Amino acid sequence: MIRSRDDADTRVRTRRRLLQAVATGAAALALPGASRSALRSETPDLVIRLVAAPSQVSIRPGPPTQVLRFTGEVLSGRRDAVRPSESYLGPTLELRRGERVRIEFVNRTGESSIVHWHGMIVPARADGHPRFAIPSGQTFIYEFTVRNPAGTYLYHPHPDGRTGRQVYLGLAGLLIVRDDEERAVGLPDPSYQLSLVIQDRRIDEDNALRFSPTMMDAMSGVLGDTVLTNGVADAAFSVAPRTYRLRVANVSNARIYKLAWSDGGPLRAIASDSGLFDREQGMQTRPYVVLAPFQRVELLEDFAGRANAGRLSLISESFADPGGMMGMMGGGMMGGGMMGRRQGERLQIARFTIAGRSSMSSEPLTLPRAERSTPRGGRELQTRLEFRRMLGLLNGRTFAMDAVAPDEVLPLDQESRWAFVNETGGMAMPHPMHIHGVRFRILGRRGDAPTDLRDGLIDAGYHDTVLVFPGERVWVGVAPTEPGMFMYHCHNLEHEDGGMMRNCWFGARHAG
Ligand SMILES: [Cu+2]
Repeated sequence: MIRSRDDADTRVRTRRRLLQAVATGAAALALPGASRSALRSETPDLVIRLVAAPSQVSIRPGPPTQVLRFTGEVLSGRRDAVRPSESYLGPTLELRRGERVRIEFVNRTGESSIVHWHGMIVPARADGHPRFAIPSGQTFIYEFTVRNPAGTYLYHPHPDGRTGRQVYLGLAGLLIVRDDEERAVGLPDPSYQLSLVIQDRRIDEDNALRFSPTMMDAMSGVLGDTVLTNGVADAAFSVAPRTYRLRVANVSNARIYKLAWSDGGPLRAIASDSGLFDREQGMQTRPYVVLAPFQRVELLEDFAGRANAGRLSLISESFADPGGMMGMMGGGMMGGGMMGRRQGERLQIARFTIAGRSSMSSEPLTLPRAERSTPRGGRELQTRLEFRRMLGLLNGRTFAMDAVAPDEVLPLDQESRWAFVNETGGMAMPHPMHIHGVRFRILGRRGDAPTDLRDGLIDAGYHDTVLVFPGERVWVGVAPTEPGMFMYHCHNLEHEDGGMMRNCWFGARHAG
């Protein structure tokens, strides 16, 4: 296993040198340090430079915190495509459906990295697979046309074995797609839209973020004791008494949130990971919403109804740790000192102060028509999820840079049924399973979603990440449109870095 991995790395390095030689000779690519390019179109609508580098920010009062941070600028095209962030988070990239985009990723982190556009359907060479990771000092050029519908997506690093660390230290950002269809829905206009990026961290007394997972962290994933929303502790927002569109993204390494309003009111969801629900599905109202790492939900919240109280909080309610054994260790062995580091702890996410005059709430909502479904007739796949000690396994196999097994190949333009089975072997843990390069439907679940979480699951709409509880089997419908090598993995970042990640291949698989 180790041997073949070394061989694979050598092959990638050789290919990289070859491509570097080609790139050096190409006049069109006059970029210092440019290494590799994804498919290059001649005239992109938008050219963005995204730089990842060490930086210092203020997370809470006291000394500044050392982070890794994305910064961005528009080199040509719409100036409003990059909205700087005030925290360590990367700028929010705001793209339009149909736009041809070039993104120059400049790695100045001091270590190998590559960026993945989470949830986006892009060509394989623009997907940020770890085989494209570049050393610090180099630039990787992505080119793609925005195919996704309007929605809330993400970007983050994806180097093999170091994703958890790089995200933890600050490398992540929102990627928002807008389109004409959402404009017809009757949603609150952009000044009444808020994004909430939720993360948890351990912040030392000197305000330092240190990523040093213990053995237990490596199993359960790294959990923090402090919630940072949009990069700050104890986040507070001032809102008007009217309807808002809230985009909520869980960008935590391993923490699952049970989102609820402090006044017990329901949450009204209009979108999941990958775009608005359709007219038949309608708005999804839940007493609480379960959000696993890197899942998103969009809510339509009427603060007018809460104006009397004047304040409201978004919280994460307590729940029993679905990784039963981890819960026992966290609660039993570690005792009270570990409060806030146990999956299922009650946490404060954001405070809202409602002020100002009540104004007209938004017009009635007209959700889009259902998308044309892809014909079925693809393959039937099944993947067993296991995590044993420090090693993640998918059908008994761990990650290898170039490997694709026969049960990891899906045809293009037909819907395959793919079952994720969290029923056997290993330790009982929930696994948020993510597939690159596609939007999938959740076709069904069988088994044991915990009773204190199952009413908060939203299976309507399109997704790119689905939470599979211990004892559960979840079927998704996947219809890839981009050919080539992509990946699927657990999005608990410590599980991913622990090898719970594999390549998948869309389209005809060539030998070798
Ligand atoms: Cu996992």
